[in-house]
Amino acid sequence: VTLTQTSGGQPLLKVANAFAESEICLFGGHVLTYRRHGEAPLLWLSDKAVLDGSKPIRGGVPLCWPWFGPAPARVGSGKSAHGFARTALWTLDGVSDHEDGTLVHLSLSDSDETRAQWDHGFVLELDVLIGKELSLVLTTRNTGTAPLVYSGALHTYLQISSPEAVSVTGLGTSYLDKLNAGQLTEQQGPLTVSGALDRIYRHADTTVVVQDGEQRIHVTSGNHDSVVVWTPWLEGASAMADMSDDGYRTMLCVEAAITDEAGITVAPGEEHSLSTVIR
Ligand code: TA6
Repeated sequence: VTLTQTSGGQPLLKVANAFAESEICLFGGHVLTYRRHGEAPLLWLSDKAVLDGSKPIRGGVPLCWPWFGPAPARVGSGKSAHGFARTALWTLDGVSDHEDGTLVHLSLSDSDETRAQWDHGFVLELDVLIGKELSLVLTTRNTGTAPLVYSGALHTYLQISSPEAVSVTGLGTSYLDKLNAGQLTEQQGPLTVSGALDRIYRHADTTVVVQDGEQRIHVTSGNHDSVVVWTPWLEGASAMADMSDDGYRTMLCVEAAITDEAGITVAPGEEHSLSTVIR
């Protein structure tokens, strides 16, 4: 384990063990890369990702928290999309070696800065296990005196060989189509990728399987209410300064998410964990 810096000067933890190697940036509490020895990278990281702390990082596993997408009415207007956890500087609390891998523990607590966006006392903890699989547990602890309501996502960018090679199973038979005013839409069979997608699957299996040619990626979610699948396709990619025009061809986001308007309520002193395991 070494602590170094990104090209943009942000603290970066590099982990290499018997199973895999991974890089975790303290800006955003952001897992940038993960690769099992002898295998292809599991996560996609944009070659134009901005790593200087001036904006969210494109790729890896951005932490959307304490809301998913545009700020909901309960939070108020003028707040950043996907919350502030992905643009905050996290604290590295510890790194420990275990039989099944290296456990990295990061945290983020409320401050004047976070209270300006969201007036709650909290400790947000991220446990990342770098082993033969990649596991992330994001725990929201309410340290205040009033209930807090949150939503969010582990916005995982998977590395794929090409959209044409991919089919995704386990998503269920309907989704909310964010590219069509959130309309509830039926789906028959596996998802194939031939254009922009921005979908919320409310009845997906716990484990969604991304078949990519010969390779099979499993994404297992925990304590979520939906699985989000997103790709910007060419139009979306060319509109993003931090993604190459052809970047969309090698990524697909499959996200363990809490997207329901009502969010998750955490009582004072209580906690709630959203998790994902990718293998
Ligand atoms: O998870 C899908 C989504 O919410 C899309 O609507 C799309 O905007 C994407 O996330 C990326 O958001 P970002 O703020 O990182 O550009």
